[in-house]
Amino acid sequence: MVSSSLHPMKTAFITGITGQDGSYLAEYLLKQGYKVVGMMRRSATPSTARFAAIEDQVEIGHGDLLDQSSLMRLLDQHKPDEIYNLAAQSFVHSSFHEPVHTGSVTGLGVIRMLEAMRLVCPQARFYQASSSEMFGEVQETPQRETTPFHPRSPYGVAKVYGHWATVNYRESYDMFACSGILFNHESPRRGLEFVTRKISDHVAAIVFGEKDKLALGNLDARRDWGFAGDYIRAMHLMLQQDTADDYVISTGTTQSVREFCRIAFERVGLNYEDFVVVDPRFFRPAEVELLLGDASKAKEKLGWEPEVDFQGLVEMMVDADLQRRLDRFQKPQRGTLPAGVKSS
Ligand code: NAP
Ligand code: G4F
Repeated sequence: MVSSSLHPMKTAFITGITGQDGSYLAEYLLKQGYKVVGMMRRSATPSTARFAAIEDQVEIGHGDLLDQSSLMRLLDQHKPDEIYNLAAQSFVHSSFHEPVHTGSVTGLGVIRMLEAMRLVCPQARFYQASSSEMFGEVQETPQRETTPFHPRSPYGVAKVYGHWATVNYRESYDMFACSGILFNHESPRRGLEFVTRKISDHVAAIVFGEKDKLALGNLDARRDWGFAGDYIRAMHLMLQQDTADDYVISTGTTQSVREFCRIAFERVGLNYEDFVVVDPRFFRPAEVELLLGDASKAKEKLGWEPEVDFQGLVEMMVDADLQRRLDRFQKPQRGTLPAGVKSS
């Protein structure tokens, strides 16, 4: 493992290393000279695909947010300087079908992690992956750190619990515990069930003749979408400050699902209206119609700025899904490939 002078071999412990954010954060911290320990739960088919490129540089510890003893054992073994709690049942739609499981992992899991840290390594610094879903039925626009919460799903409710647990441990035990209230952030590594990746993957599947239609739910929902690679820098910055605090991380722009479709299909010279159909199966019992964040505090205090804009994000995701197919020697059947997407 290579150490750099930036951070003389600090140890970072990441839960959720197999997920989108965990993989980007692990790469970033390795570049900063950290020793990275990632927590994975036991699985019959371990999902290391997202961090395959750095797998040999990351130490894996097996544990589960549902199992208090595994968290205490891993913290005791690795004595981390920084803990990034990114693990969660993170899909809002599923949280309506698995509300109790979501509460146990995404809500109670946070206090299990905080309690493990309090008992084993209370001097460590803690980052909690809070979410703009906590604003739900928004009480003001744009949403900032002081905006009251009104969650609209079991996932949102669980995240509110995790957020307040983090604040509570900071206030009760003087622990360095930060909550990052992150708005939606996406990338080519986003899970296929989330709407952005579902769209980019379907655009590529349509170009390569695998699919003819894209069935979606609420096309008018609006989100403040940014790039995951930008947002993980903010997580790290929060833990480098003199005092622990909570920060909204967002782009300050909002677009609809429809607009995402329009740009994604335009990227390959197609019209989304010829392919997108509305399917009630993808509607939710309660919807979050609009999210728009105000990240002024993070910009001022952390010096954080996003680098990828909405159009750049959509094009990056579509290009990556096209490229994946070209790399498997598939042949396009319709539309036009963007200039940068080529057979290798
Ligand atoms: P993701 O891709 O869904 O990754 C979730 C991670 O949690 C996976 O590594 C998963 O492991 C792990 N996990 C699930 N249940 C677990 C358990 N019981 N014990 C241990 N690990 C478990 O999520 P993401 O997009 O990277 O998001 C990271 C965090 O930020 C999540 O907490 C999410 O709720 C929050 N967040 C995300 C966004 C966003 O837009 N991406 C915005 C705000 C907040 P497996 O691979 O084993 O399933
Ligand atoms: O991509 P989504 O599933 O993300 P959602 O619900 O906003 O949650 C994501 O962002 C949160 C931050 O605000 C995170 F905390 C959370 O972990 C997750 O990463 O849905 C976005 C919007 C919703 O309004 C949904 O109703 O897209 C709408 N939508 C329309 N059709 C669809 C679909 N969503 C999905 N997943 N699939 C559809 O077919």
